[in-house]
Amino acid sequence: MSFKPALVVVDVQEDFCPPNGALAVGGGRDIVPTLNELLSLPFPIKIATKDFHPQDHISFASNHPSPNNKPFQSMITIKNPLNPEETQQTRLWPDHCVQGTKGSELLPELDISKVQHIVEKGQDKRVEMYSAFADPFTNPNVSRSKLAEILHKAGVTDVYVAGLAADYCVKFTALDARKEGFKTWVVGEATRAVDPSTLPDVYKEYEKAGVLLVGVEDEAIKK
Ligand code: VGL
Ligand code: ZN
Repeated sequence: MSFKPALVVVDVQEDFCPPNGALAVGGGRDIVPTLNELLSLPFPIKIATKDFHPQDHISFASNHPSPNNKPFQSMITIKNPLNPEETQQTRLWPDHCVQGTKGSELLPELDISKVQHIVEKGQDKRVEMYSAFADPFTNPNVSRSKLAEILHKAGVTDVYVAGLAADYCVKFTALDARKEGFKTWVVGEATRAVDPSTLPDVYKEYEKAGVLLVGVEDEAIKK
């Protein structure tokens, strides 16, 4: 049986981290030593992703009329751009990871000298895209990254996911990796959540989907 693991470090960007991030996740910066330890392991493929939005992105509260435009609080209904009859509820956020801004940059202390690919995501203003693979809404996807192609072309069997945020982009990236047919692992201690209270539900979703949780010290990762 072949085993070719890839490490995918999701959205470890200034805007998701204290002290100055627009959408700072509690403890977001504290996972960097663990991420750097993972990056030092002999994964044949290492990838970092970046949330990378235009200023007019649909997920920014500032792009919607009041009163339903409160960052973190408002859920709004958006239409599928390819089929306006189909709608979806989505959460609004502060402006974050705008292309060309400081907030969109990867943390300088993250050892990206070890990654072969930086994959950008979330560039289409019409759809939310938590997963680093594609928006979940449109078919064919109006917003799709290069991630699936990179992993399939390289003959990857297993995908290890870490980074930010545990309950959004890490979660949807891991669930999509599983759907793409990869054996999928989430490195729990190398993530932090926007809403840590939802993590038990996230872990239940992983269990249902066959996504595995793994620790940095586990054998599964040291191979
Ligand atoms: C993310 C909220 C909005 C994430 C991205 O990277 O988890 N969360 N955009
Ligand atoms: Zn975003």
